[in-house]
Amino acid sequence: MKKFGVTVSGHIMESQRLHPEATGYLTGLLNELIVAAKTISAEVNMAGLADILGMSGDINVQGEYVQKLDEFANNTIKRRLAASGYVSIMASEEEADAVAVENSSGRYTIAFDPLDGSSNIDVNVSIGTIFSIHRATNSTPNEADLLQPGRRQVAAGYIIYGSSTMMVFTTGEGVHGFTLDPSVGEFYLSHPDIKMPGRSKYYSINEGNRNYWNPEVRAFIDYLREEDKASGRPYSARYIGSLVADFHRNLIAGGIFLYPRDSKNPLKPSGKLRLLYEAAPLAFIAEQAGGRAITDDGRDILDIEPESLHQRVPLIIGCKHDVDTAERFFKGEMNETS
Ligand code: P6P
Repeated sequence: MKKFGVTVSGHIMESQRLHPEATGYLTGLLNELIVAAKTISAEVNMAGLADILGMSGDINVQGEYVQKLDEFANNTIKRRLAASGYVSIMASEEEADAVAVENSSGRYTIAFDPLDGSSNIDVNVSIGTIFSIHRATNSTPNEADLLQPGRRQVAAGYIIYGSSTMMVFTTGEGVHGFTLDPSVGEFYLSHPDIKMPGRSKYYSINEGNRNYWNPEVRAFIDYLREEDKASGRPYSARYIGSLVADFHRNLIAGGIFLYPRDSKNPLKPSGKLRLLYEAAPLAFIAEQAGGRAITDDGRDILDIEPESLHQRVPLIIGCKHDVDTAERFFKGEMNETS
């Protein structure tokens, strides 16, 4: 029976009901994130009108100019979750160090990118919030609880602020998408049980970096661009330059996204994207939707043991068939002619 008007909170409560052992802490944590998402969405949608556009003048730990909306999104999430009592320690792209929550009964940790793709704010391109939730070993804040492999995630998701605001997340039982109705301030179930198509239509990579890629990456991209009707090639190129937007399109329509390591920036030998709050949460979502996520030397993203909060990794993520093919190129098992 098609359910009408299932709200995201109703969906989460139903999911909790199916787990008698559940304490309600994860439900509470997710509901705090939902309130933060609505708050950030309202601000992002007003950005063009308010004087919030432009730089705040600060520079973050990544050495990037912090846009005012970045700060707003970071503070909104950080303050709500710190006050919620559900979280013992947090990591944010906008915070150099972990944020411990003292005197918390927190049973979870969270790592988040408050507003990924923020360089696109002023040109009105979709941007997003990404989050990753793990169990804490106990309520005492412990940075090691943030450095768990992605396979142990309890929940992961993103909010995309685009033509509409959508929240997409998994708690390990499939991937579900909810669309915000701003007139009532509710997220309604719009994309139940999302599954990635078996094969991609699109490939997403910054071709401007081609001369800096490893040869195996070049060979794989050349393979995708060859004509072979039987395998649906050439794929179409789609690259927005906003990870959440590129990932969301590929999740829904079928695609493979690549941000491999490149020799362009010696300070970022492992690529540009971060493990804890970009690659790992999206990898969890991808696998739950039937896709896959690896590095450009064939390691599964979800099996990587993190070493630091802002650790970067190469990310190849999307339809399993295409990620498997990419892996064979990276391992030298294929070349353009095979
Ligand atoms: P490039 C945005 O700044 C971001 O972190 C991701 O959202 C996006 O996928 C990537 O960088 C784009 O990087 O080097 O292609 O501009």
